[in-house]
Amino acid sequence: MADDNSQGRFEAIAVGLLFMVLAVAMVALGSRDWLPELASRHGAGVDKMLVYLLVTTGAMFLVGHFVLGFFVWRYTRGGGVQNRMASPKMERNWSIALGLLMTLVAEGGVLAIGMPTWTEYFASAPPGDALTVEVTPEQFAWNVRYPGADGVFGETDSSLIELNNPIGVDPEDPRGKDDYTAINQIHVPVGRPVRVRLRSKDVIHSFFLPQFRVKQDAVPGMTIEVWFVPTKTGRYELPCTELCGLGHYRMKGFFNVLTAEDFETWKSETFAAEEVG
Ligand SMILES: [Cu+2]
Repeated sequence: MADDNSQGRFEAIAVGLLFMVLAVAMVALGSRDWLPELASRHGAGVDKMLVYLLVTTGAMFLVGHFVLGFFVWRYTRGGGVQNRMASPKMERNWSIALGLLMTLVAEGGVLAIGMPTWTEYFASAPPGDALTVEVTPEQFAWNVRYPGADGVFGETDSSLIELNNPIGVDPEDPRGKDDYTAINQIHVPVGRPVRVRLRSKDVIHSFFLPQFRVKQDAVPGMTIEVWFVPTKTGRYELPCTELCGLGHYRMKGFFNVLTAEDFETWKSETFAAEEVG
């Protein structure tokens, strides 16, 4: 009987260790490219916080399981289960101490690493030279609007919405005459702050630019602004990350980051074409 017991214990420990080694190996291999390439200035702060949280919670997970394994091994030795109750005082003190330690590590890290990034991008106004783009998602497309040469958006009215006026731009408003609109395509120059003015035509959608570490819900009735600085040129996908309806899967736009010269060329060609039309 004793042989069966030690055999069982050996197998349990072997399986436990195997799973831990597998978990660590998967994380170590996967961590090489689990984040998409970084293409915005504030993204480095977001990544730093993510890595910090993964490393600290991973360490807590490993330590916790080794301790658990140790107790299982220690108190099942010699066959039958041997219980030894800790004193209530000891149990309380350990709970408080470990709870405090974990809170300090997790919250302290988020505050120290995350708050500066959060403050810069969500609690401060974008720089004066920021390019403003209005994005109004709908089921299932991204309506994009630029304020044109005057820098001011024309009024919109939902009663004016029709097939070729998807967000209801008021044709009577002179400020809207030069507004340029597009569907599923955003163009911006590299290195210049972009202020995205998010609205929603129907349900809640979520504006997600993974390479820029930008994610913001668009909520009907609200205008929510996010700003960031693209640091790499390229064509990036803009998926909707809110399960917003049956066609959600095909709601895909593109965020095109051009060089300053290419952006000026694009602007003069497309804005001009819009005015003629
Ligand atoms: Cu959507």
